[in-house]
Amino acid sequence: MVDNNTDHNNADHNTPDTPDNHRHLETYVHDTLTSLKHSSPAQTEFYQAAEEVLECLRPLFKRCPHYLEHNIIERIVEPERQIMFRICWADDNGKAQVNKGYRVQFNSALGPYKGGLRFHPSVTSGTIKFLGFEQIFKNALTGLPLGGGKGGSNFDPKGKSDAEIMRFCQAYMTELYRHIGPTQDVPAGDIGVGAREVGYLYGQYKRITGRYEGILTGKGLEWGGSIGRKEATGYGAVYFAQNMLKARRETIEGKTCLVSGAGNVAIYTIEKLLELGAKPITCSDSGGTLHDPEGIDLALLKDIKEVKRTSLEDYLTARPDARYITAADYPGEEGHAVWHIKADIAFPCATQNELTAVDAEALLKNGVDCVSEGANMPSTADAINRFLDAGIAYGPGKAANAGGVATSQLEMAQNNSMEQWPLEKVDDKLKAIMADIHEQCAETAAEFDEPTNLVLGANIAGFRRVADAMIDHGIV
Ligand code: NDP
Ligand code: 2IT
Repeated sequence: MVDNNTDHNNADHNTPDTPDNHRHLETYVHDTLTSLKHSSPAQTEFYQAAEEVLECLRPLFKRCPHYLEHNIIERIVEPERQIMFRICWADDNGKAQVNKGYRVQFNSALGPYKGGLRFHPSVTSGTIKFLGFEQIFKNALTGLPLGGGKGGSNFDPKGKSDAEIMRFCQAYMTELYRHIGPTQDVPAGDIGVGAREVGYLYGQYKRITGRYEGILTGKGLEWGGSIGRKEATGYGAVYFAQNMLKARRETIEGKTCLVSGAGNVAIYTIEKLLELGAKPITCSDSGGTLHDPEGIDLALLKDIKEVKRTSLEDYLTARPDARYITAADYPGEEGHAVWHIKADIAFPCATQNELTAVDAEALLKNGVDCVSEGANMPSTADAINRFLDAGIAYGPGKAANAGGVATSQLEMAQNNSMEQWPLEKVDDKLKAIMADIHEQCAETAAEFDEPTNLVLGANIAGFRRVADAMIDHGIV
């Protein structure tokens, strides 16, 4: 339930809807973005994330101008702390390699900083800032005591030996350990950081500090991990889609689904879809899109991506009737092949801006009327506008993929009480959290007279919770 009765939303604060106030709000959002671009140059992904949130908050500010009086916007777009460091490690030839390391501790109003680590060559400080900014509102939507943070490196895990991955992770933690703690900052996985990397990071933290404590989530099940965390983001994205469909009195059974990505989130999205009787027919990696009209063979996919760690193209050896569509098969075409295949539901689960306006139009034309984002900011602003204009069920990443971080908090709770919960308990909680996030988004969207706009609902509901806590804490 959304609580509209707090002091913070007191109707006394309401501003009359005069042309002057309207103009003030227009320039306010515009000026804030301009000043952000000036003070934090060359962070385009961060501006994109900030612009979406600020645009959605306009109607809230109109009703509750006290958020502006408290300068919450200027405070929330500025990370509380940003740590940038050098990571030196030795490759298998004994040669010194250098990478950049980051941890952005964005906002701690609701709890310890929480958010994953991304190891990918495309990572810059702007990438980590956009991810950390999104994480603030996502974590708020879970209703759990979680602040927002993110970290990572421009390290490329591809083609590295296990020993190189280990040495890199050890070097990364040798700086990070001094900034994290079970009630301070608790990182987890993201692109390029899975169970193997979390293991090496944890081992180095323990070696340096001598402490066995919950400073990371996504840990192995024998050493503090939560059952169900590995599956949680993908399962949660499917539960979110189920909630959107339920609002239209539909079920997911029998629906044909497009999934992008072939990593942690994509694999467990596909697993849950198969379990529920839906038919996932695609997945993708950085080399291309796999299309198996008979439905993805999950065991084969897991063997290729979780065990052998090779290209999706290897799928064709066992399933010659499937297709692997690469850029070469798609000459001169705009957009991404995965979104140009006929289906009912789409689950973008790879990376940011992987779904453009051209892709959105293809999806709509082919009959897709439900999109649930497993990835962070996978749709461009133009693509989102196409979905909203078409009035389809569109679940933005900060709502639809919150199941991962929510289950990370369940892992923290288990670590603090030295318990390990069974799968049913974790999964029941995950389902309840996803249903609650959907309800918050839908009710908030309705409260602001845009009942189908879950982007507006997610941003306002998440922001309100953080901003109210910030006001309670005073100017700090
Ligand atoms: P993984 O590293 O496990 O998998 C990422 C997948 O996406 C891989 O198949 C990868 O292909 C593909 N990919 C990554 N970058 C690109 C790119 N630039 N172009 C094309 N394909 C790309 O990561 P996750 O599954 O954990 O994360 C996927 C998304 O979900 C990210 O947006 C992440 O932020 C988000 N997310 C993750 C959560 C989690 O718990 N792990 C929680 C919430 C959101 P290849 O292997 O060829 O590089
Ligand atoms: O984007 C995300 O929410 C994650 N990568 C998971 C974060 C977490 O702390 O589990």
